Amino acid sequence: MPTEHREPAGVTVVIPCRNEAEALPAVLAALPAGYQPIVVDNGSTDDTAAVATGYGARVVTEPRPGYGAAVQAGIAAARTELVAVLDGDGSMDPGELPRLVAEIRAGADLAVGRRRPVSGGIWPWHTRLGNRVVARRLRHRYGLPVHDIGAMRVAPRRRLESLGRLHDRFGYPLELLVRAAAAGWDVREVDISYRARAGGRSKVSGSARGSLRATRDFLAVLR
Ligand SMILES: Nc1nc2c(ncn2[C@@H]2O[C@H](COP(=O)(O)OP(=O)(O)OP(=O)(O)O)[C@@H](O)[C@H]2O)c(=O)[nH]1
Ligand SMILES: [Mg+2]
Repeated sequence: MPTEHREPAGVTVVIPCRNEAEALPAVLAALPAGYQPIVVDNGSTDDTAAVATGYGARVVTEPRPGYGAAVQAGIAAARTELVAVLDGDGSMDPGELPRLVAEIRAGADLAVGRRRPVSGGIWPWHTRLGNRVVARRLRHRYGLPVHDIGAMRVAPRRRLESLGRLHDRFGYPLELLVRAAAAGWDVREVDISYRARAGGRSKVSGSARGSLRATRDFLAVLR
């Protein structure tokens, strides 16, 4: 697309956050030089927004609840050629983003991380099993080369926008992959390290309620 050449080069890092004031400082401090953070605050009742501003991030507020709503608000606010998305809980290392960006520069349309736990006991077995089942479906039914649901990802901003509105809650990462497959995108998976969250509380895998919600959203996309 010729318009891509006129956009500011660089990478915007969208960080969806609900109550991540404890974990966010280390995430922002670990961003590679030149990567510009947008923290999307979505219903936080802690100091997430103030902490983000204090560490130099731009803050976007999204009133609609949900992970997907937050991510899409961040993408809409980004102006750079590339957009990365990662969690604000310290479980992923922003220092690994350049390896995903390199895949895009080498021609991929979407680069996703395959989470590799750095030690035992980080990833509850039920979440891991669920992810494995979902990833198998993505490989077999959609022909995607993935073993995880792409929780950390990089893509050209225009590509993401071309897909239109996607799922507002936890179905977002999966719907993105399914739509990318349908559109014939070159999707590549890269190993990334996965750690325990650095502080704060889990919204998904750490509780039965969160896991059930995520499963419901996953099934809605993979129906
Ligand atoms: N903006 C926004 N962010 C959310 C919402 N729910 C979760 N998040 C963020 O999405 C990311 C992933 O959520 P987590 O709670 O870490 O989910 P998880 O990785 O399954 O759970 P952990 O085991 O605790 O890491 C975090 O950065 C959350 O703050 C939401 O409704 N809105
Ligand atoms: Mg997490």
